[in-house]
Amino acid sequence: MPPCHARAGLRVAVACLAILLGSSLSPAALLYDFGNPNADEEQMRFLINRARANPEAEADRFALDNTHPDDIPNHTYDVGEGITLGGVSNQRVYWSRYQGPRQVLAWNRALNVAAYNHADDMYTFNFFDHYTQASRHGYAVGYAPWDRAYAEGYVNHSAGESIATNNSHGSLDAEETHRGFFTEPQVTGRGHRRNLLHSHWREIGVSYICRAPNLDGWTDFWAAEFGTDAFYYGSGDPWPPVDTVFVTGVVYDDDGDSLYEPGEQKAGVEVLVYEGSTSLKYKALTAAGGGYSVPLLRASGADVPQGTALRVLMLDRLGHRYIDTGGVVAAGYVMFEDTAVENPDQYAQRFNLGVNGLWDNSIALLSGDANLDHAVNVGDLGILAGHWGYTGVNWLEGDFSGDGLVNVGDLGMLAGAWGTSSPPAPGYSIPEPATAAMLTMGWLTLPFFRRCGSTTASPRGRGSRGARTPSAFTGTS
Ligand SMILES: [Ca+2]
Ligand SMILES: [Ca+2]
Ligand SMILES: [Ca+2]
Ligand SMILES: [Ca+2]
Repeated sequence: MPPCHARAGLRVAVACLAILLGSSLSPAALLYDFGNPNADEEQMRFLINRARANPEAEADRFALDNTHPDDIPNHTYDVGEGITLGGVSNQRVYWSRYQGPRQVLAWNRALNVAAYNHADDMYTFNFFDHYTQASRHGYAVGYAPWDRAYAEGYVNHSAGESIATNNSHGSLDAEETHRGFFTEPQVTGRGHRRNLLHSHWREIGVSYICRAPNLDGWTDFWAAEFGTDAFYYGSGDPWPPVDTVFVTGVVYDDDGDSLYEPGEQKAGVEVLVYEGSTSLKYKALTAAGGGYSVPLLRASGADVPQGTALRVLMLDRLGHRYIDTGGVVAAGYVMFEDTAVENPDQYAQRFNLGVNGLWDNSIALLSGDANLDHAVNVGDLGILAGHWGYTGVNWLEGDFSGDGLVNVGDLGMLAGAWGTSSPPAPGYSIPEPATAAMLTMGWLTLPFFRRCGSTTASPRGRGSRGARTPSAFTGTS
């Protein structure tokens, strides 16, 4: 582009600014803190969410074989391998509660902190237990997973935990650990499988630490914390439920196997979520492992309702690429699966919306193209002018430099690109709201679990040295 176009563009820009200053705008999105999970931890969440998307397919992937006579026809309920429920006359009723999709789990800061602190305490003080035995993070002896989550600010109505350790430095990767949790032939009742599949979980925190051998030689520790605070337990419940759900996922440059793996993550990508042309209250930057969570809250703080179509933009300013995608907020039912009641209560709620960003779908990001129509022109100038002088704003408001401020630097970038264009985006469009996906139909009395909820899945002791000894725990039984 000849330099004279840039100068002409700049003059036009200045002229338009005088006209357009003072245009209305929506408040800037706030940065949402969900923690900073690394690539190993992101892989663990990815695999858990893969299992949750289709539990029976995960069972088949791991070649589980349900040998119970109620598995009729054979291999219909392989997800039920090794698990039966006393008091249920027909085990198929119970197993079917673990079939069908369950909502994707969103990153949560408090659960991530609780997971790290517990892994760190187990390593530092040389124990392997769901209950705190010693802590340098302020946890009292005897603290359970829900106590630690609560201490970090997660006012849970239900929480659970899975932990694993070994003594072979760096060899307990996410894939192996997930496989162990899901299959675990050595653990009666398959508590870890049930733990990661519970339909009522909504959020997760994961920590993986890998260090020099501790006093007894243990090196790698995994802690996965599951939680929800979406339930209301009648008039006696002193803690009101929090109904916030999230759009969540991972941005990654896949090698072609459709699986997220360490090394594929895209960190530091801005994730902006829009309802029509209006930004939600929060935005996110993808974490070290490429993951993100953004609460589905309008700028007013109101919940984004079921059926809402959302646009999700993932911007890499430095790499000049972006992904334009989205999804529709769905709702359905969750339950507490592990009950002998034939017809347990179901609990209606909106679900987290899973939106991954596949880098193969990214397209060129033109400097100055505020409205992302692949041309830099007067439309973008009007947007920039309308936000002139504002702070805490983003690309779509005219902050092209990434400093959160719309000023002469952004105007210069726009002017410098004046008149340029790029090929249109691939044919993504916001999907129409569809029939909400339903979770497995089930029937159960809603149990109530809080910080002091009872447990029946007792913590398991450390296994023999050298063996991988994942252990399950859940407060939901
Ligand atoms: Ca079978
Ligand atoms: Ca891959
Ligand atoms: Ca444009
Ligand atoms: Ca700027």
